[in-house]
Amino acid sequence: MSTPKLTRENFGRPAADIRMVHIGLGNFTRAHQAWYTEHASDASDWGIAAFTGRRPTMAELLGPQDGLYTLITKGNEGDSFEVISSVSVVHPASDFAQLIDYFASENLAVVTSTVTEAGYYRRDDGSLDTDNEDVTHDLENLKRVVENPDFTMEDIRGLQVSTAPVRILSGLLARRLAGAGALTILPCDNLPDNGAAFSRVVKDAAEQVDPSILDWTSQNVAWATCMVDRITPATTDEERDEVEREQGYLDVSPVPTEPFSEWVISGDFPAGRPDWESAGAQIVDDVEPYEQRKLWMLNGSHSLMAYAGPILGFETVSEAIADPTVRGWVDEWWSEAGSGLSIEWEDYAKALIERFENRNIRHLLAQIAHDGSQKIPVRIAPTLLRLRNEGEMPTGAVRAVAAWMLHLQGHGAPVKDASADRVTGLVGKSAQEDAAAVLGYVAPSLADDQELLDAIVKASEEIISLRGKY
Ligand code: CS2
Repeated sequence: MSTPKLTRENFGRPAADIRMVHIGLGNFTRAHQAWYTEHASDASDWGIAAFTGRRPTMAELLGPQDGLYTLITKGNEGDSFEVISSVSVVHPASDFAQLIDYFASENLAVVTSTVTEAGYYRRDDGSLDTDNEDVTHDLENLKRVVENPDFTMEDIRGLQVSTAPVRILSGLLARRLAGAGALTILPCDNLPDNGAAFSRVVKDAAEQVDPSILDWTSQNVAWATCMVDRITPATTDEERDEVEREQGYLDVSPVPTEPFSEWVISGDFPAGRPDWESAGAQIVDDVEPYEQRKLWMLNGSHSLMAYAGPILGFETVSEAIADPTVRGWVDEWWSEAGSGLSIEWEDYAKALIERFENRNIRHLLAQIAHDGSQKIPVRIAPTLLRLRNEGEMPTGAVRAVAAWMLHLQGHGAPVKDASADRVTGLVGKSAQEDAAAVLGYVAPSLADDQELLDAIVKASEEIISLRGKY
């Protein structure tokens, strides 16, 4: 008998009716928001329609599996498997008419998104980057439709819009047209105050296209904010084989993840939401302290390791953190970042060490190194600025900036960045000039701080002196 395929005929729960849309389906969402929805007490009332990012791969993989996939939770002690049923359907991003139809439906209550830091198309000041070609193209197309006072749903459905801010705006225009009522937008990217960050770029897009929607959005759109956390690497062939061996069915796209998971949310949900608390999510008034702790401590040390680790010869987080030198760098960074937090961080740091040491998770440093242009300013700069302005020399933060500079200069993992041209253009001159340009990008107000520049150059020399240590 041949191995059965993972479909709803034989596995999982029946697909629930769509009440949520997710934009940017990747492994992280499948291990996080979809997992919380799966474990909510009212899971059978909340189906997710997920849209892929630009590449349609996830729709091609999960379509034949009716949206089902296996979550492999990889603890130090071994793996456990669970079929997740909360994603009712997966659409490629190009299925724009379908996205519009969901927005126009009263059933839609919550829109979540993971579009990466770069997917907000923000300028350094947080505004929508209207010089970006893709943004301009989308804005022009949508404007052309909306300029006709009698535009119809069909006109919006006929568009192809690729950037997340304009996709959301198009959805909201359709929702107003349909009179489908209020909803919540809940971005789930690693950005401080992600709700405000996303609403800003969508509002900027609205200003360009049809400012009259802003009145409607202020009445009908609740922007929620959240801190998301679960370390979720890319899927390997080995994991596909493992599911077949251990579970006895074929899953073309299982998701490996760690046992730990955290979701802290604040915001209003006028059209309702799944009972995520019953799955362990926390609903709070103010996400900021949790967000800062996670972004600075977890993500900040990830970035430090991602740029410095490969230069020393490490490939994964668990290899890097096992090295006493790297561990010392991470500890130093944590005490600097922790000193700026208003909530407990020492126990959090201890728990992080255990998470990083999990050898069963192969989290590639090269993957974390992507898009440093978007990550370093939010993960490292706040601590660098705060301590430097207090007259300290924060060597942990300095080392992270130095490691990123080395990465841009061609050391360690290859540069893969949405702003690659801009940031690789910062380096390539003398050590001092490179440091000044990189610091000018990360923390412009410190760009003339000579003592700091000397410290960055010195830290980069120290890291390079350990090149290929392993
Ligand atoms: C990582 C994050 O790739 C990265 O930048 O720092 O994806 C990290 O693994 C998650 O935020 C953990 O919740």
